[in-house]
Order: sequence, then structure tokens, then C-alpha cells
Amino acid sequence: MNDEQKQNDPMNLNGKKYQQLESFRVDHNNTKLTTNQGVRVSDTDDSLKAGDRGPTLMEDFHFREKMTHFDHERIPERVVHARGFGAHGYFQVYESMTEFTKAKFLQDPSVQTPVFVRFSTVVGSRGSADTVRDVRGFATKFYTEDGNYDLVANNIPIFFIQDAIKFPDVVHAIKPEPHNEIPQASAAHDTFWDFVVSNTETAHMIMWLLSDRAIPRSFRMMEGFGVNTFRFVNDQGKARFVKFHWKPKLGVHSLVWDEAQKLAGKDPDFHRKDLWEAINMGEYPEFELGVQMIDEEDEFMFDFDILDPTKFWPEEIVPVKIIGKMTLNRNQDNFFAETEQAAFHPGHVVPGIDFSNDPLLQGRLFSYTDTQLLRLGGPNFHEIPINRPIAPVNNNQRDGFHRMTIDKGQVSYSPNTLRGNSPQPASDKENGYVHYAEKVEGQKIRKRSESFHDHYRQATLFWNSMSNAEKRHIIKAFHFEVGNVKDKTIKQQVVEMFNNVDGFLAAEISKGIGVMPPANPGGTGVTESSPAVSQDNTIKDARTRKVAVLADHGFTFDELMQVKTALEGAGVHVDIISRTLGIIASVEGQQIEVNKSYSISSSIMYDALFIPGGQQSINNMMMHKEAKDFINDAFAHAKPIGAINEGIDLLTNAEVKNINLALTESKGEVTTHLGVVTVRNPSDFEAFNNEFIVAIAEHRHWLRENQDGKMTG
Ligand code: HDE
Repeated sequence: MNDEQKQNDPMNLNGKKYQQLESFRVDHNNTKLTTNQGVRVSDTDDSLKAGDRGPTLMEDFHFREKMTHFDHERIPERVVHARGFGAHGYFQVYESMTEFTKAKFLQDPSVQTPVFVRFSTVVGSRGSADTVRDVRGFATKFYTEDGNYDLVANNIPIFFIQDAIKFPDVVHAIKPEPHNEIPQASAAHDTFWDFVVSNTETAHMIMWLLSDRAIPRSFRMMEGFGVNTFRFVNDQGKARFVKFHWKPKLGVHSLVWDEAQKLAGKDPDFHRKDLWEAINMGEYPEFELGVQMIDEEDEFMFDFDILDPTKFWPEEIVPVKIIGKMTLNRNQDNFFAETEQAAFHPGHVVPGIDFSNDPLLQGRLFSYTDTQLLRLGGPNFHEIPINRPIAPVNNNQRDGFHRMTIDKGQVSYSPNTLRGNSPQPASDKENGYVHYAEKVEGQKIRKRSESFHDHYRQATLFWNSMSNAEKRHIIKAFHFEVGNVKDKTIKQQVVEMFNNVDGFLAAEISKGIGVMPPANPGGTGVTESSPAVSQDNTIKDARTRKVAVLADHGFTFDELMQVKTALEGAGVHVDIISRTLGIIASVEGQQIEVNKSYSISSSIMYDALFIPGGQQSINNMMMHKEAKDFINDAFAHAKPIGAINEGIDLLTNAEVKNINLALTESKGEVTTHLGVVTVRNPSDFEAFNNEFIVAIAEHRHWLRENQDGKMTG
């Protein structure tokens, strides 16, 4: 069965959801224009007037309806995670998880469970940019045969605060300041850092937020984390604590800050476009689902509280068991109907998945429905196509705004005799949801557990786990974020607060923000690290990367084509970039089409750069600042660069002069230095292509950055 047949197979859950959505999809091809009442419209360009220069008439029902509908097109944006982008796909478990959970969608490896995923930023408005420094949301709705299960995750495994009651405070602090609505989609302002220094539980999350994790290269290259601690419960009623992970098959990769800022202006849709295009090209993003499990008996075995959402469970201590894979293989048809109207909820669980007493999770369980009631205009948003379960829905809930179901019969209460007490509660055996019978006792008290009081040890653990380049990026991020704070006392307090994490870090922060270093170097004394959290140790894969090829009239055809073919063979995309759109001709006269001109492209939109030789082509490019900008940006952003013959001279002519290009003078020898791959007079291109592809897979070549964060050869 091919993918399409599978999707249409009614026994297949994946196909079932698609079919369900199909009945709501309308393409409007070859139709006549009508009103919402189905009345055909004869003219939609002129309102009904008393004379062709006269006033518009109230009785113009088509005008009134068209305008009223338009006036009401917008709904409130999400109070957080307003900017998002969704895609459809399916999930398949690798092997039965019956030992750990009775969740049906985790039992049978042959079942494809349909999913809808919405990726998002947290702070910015709906129209803000994709590449801002922020946490990314990663919410997945599984349409399981037992009802909908939502895994409402982020790309960072911990959170700012320990108790949900502080959520309105942290969000007010990080959103634009209320008196002037500045700045948009940014944490680099006084109120946020005032909140940080006043709430030391944020320390660990700040380390992640200022790391490369918060400027992902692509939604396809991010991890997802359920953050909160949940429970798996099996059919014997045995429970285990569980944390959920999504692991991208393409590895975890990031932009650099300068690039992210420039992209926010040049291509604010960078991430959504990347996802949309990848799916359209059949490069379906894949994420493996992993779980960390802790037995109930081991709850207190760790030097952190496993219910504290400002702590992660280091993978080296609690391994991640990979249990299945999600494939995103279908773009939405309509952004509003699908992405915008999707409603996720951490409380949407199915039998086999239960909650813990994590105080952040407990509060989340209230918030999501509450906010959706307002955003989606009433209590019936579960009937919106994207939110409908494929499992049957039967209950006595009735009426309310926008009710779609026509509930038949006179009975709408329970228990009843008139309809044989239907719908009847289902027993445990019939897979009725029975909450895990955790024993709880305690005094009613507004208090934080002592076990939540350490705010720094894991922040140090995270810092210790970073590579030198990652550490440099964190320090530079502090310089930007706190450098933008106007209140000097807050800046000084930031240094004091992060001195509790690491003395060197605090001293380095102080250097860039104009305040005193800490009097005495501090720290927690934690020396361990967790290699799994460093992006240095992630999957390195060239597939789906994008390479810009700079060329002009008079390029060497063979050099361009051989490299292009090899790159495409490795799943890498190639765009020919030149001064203008149209055709360019090689030295020998062969013609190729330019994909992008300098005015509609930029180095920041690509992962790597290639410059084939050809004296005339290079001479032409030397006259153009845009070609040099491409090279200098690509070099500064630590991107792989490939050049052949005269192409190397263009590198030297730009600012890549420190690099030891002399090495490349030796005939036919490929040289790779700091991610710059060059060769002169190659006898064949294979060695060059291979090294260039390895350099692309590496993603970035951080050794180019010296200790000051400047570029060096
Ligand atoms: Fe959310 N969060 N959140 N959150 N969250 C919302 O629900 C909330 C938290 C997350 O694509 C809201 O429908 C509270 C952690 C995602 O539609 C709101 C707390 C994590 C999305 C809400 C948290 C998340 C939301 C806003 C406790 C990672 C976007 C709109 C402090 C596990 C879902 C909405 C989508 C959205 C409340 C913390 C993830 C206001 C009270 C931790 C991915 O209900």
C-alpha cells in the first residue's frame, strides 16, 4: 500500500482523520458566487445604490453580509504562543508499550495514529517574526481511537517558574511593557529582567533561553519536551512517573544571533516557510518519541525533586527510551481553520496517561480550556473540525454558542431511564478513564516544598555541559539581553544572581554590560555535566540543507554542475544566485537559469555557500558588493563555504583573507580549513564534493570564532 492508499484506508486511523477533515474541505472550483444563504450573487463589485452616483441602500443584503463577515474575521490571538504554524502527520509506536501503559495508541506498531502539530513562539504577537530569541512551543494532538491525547510541549525541557500561579506574572514581565508596548517579541527589557532577579527559580530556564536552543535553525531541527512530569499507568494499574521527549531525526541545530536578527527583518516567515516547503517537497520531518520513566518507589532517589518543573532528568541518569516516530507529511489547507482554531490542552489525556502533582502542571490543567472558551467563542470548540476526535463523542452536554451537533431525543441528563441510561459510564475494563488512585494527604497551605528550594545546581550542570562555542554564545546573549536593560541596579543584580551559577560566567556577563564583576567568584560546586544537552553532540546530517551557489556570466560549467549534482544526490538543495533573475551563460556557452537574484536573497537564507570558478564570472562578482556580503555573512555565521579555482580568489577578495588559502595552491589537493573547502585544478570532483558535504552536515564551524566572538582564520 502506498502512502496515499494508506491514508484512504478506512481501517487506518490516519486515513480516518483525513477523511473526517475531507468532509469539511471545500475547494470552490467551478462554482457560482453565493451568499451564506446559498443565494446566487449577480455582482460583488458594486454596492446597490440609488442611482449610479447615489447613496448605498440598506437593503443590499449581499453588501451587508459581506462586510459584516469581514468585520468579524479576527478572533483574539492566543495570550501566549500567538504565532504558530501547523502540519498534519501520523505517529507509529515501534513496539508495544503494554508493560508500561495501556494507552491504545502505544500498543500496536501497525497502527498509524493521525496527529496535528502546531509549532509556535511564545512571546510575540501573531504577526511577529519567526526567528526571535524565545522558547518554541511544540504541541501535538494525537487523534487516537480512545479519544484525543495532546502532548503540549516546548523545545526547552524546563520552565521559568515552579508554580502556575506565577504564570500571569512572568508573562506580563516578558511581554512588551504596558505603557508603550515596546519591545515586541523580546525578553531584552527591564520588566523581564526585574522579574528574573526577583525570582531566582528562573535561573536555570534563563540559561537555556540564552543558549542556542532559543534560536532554532528550523522547527524540523528542534527537540520537544513535555516539561511536566506525567504518569504512565498499565492495565494492572501500576504507575510510573514519565517525561516525554521528541527527538528530531535531523538533529538539533540553531541559527546564530546576528543571523536570527537579520532574518527577522528579511524573512519573518523563515520557519513556517521552511516547514511548509519541506513537506511540499516530500522531505517529511520526522521526530522520534522518547520517554524517561521513574518507578513510583524511586520518587525520592534523586538530588532534585522530580515534580519540580525547573529541573530536567539528565539522560545520563534516567535514559530516554525511544518508543516511536512521528512523520509530518501533509500541509494544512487553511491556516485559520486548522492552525489558528486548534485547541491543545495538557489535560487532554487518554486511559494509560495520568498526571503528577507537579504544581505547574496542576495549574495548566485549569488554564487551557479557560482561555480557549474566550478565544474560540464558546464551549463547543471541540466540534471545530481540527479539534474533533475520531473517537465517538457521546454525552449530555448541550447547546451553547456555535453548536454543530443536532442531538436527537428528549433526554439530556444522567442517570436516565427514558433512554436506558445511555450514554452510560464505561468501566475500567471497557476503557473508561479511571484516575490513578494516588494517596494524598496534607494541610491546606500556600507553600513551596523545601525540595524545590535549590535554584542553581542544575543551572551549573547545564553551563558545565556546554561546549566552548555554546558558552560564548550564552555570554553574548547576556550582553545583548541585559545590555538592553536601562536600570543599572537590575543589571548588577543579574551579575550577582548568575554568580550563584558560575563565577566565570558572572564575571564575563559583567564585562559586557557596564557593571561591576562579582566581589568573589561564586558557583554551586557542581562539577558534573550532561553531554546530552549540548548541541555539539547532536545528529549531523546534510539532508535538506540549502546551498547558495554564486555565479555570473562566464562561470565554469563543469565545476558548477558536478558539485550541484553531488549535493542534490546527498539531499541538499541548491539555488543559483546572481545579479539578476534570468539566464547566465558559462565560459563554454551553456546556459543555466538563476533561481534567486541578490535583491531577493541573502546569505542568511542558506546553510552554506559554493563558488565555482570561471575568470569572467569571478571578475563580475568582484564588482558587486552583494557577492562579497554573501561571503562575509556566511563566513561570520560560521557556515560551510566551498570554492573551486578562481572561486577561491573571490574569497580572498572578500574578507576571508586570514584563512590559509595558500594550502589550496597545491594541485588537485582538497583543503578543508575551519569549514572552508577549497581546491585548485582538481583531477576529479569527488574528494571535494565529499568534504563539502561533510562540512555542510557539521552545520557550523565554530572554531572560526575566537574568544572575543570575532571571526578569525
Ligand atoms: Fe502553556 N499555555 N502554560 N505551557 N502552552 C497556552 O493555551 C499555561 C507551559 C504551551 O499551539 C495557552 O490555548 C500555564 C509549559 C504550548 O495552541 C494558555 C502554564 C509548556 C502552547 C497556557 C503554562 C507550555 C501553550 C495560551 C503554567 C511546555 C501553545 C493559548 C505556568 C510543556 C499551544 C492556549 C498551541 C499555550 C497556559 C506553561 C506549552 C494561556 C498556566 C510548561 C506549546 O492556556
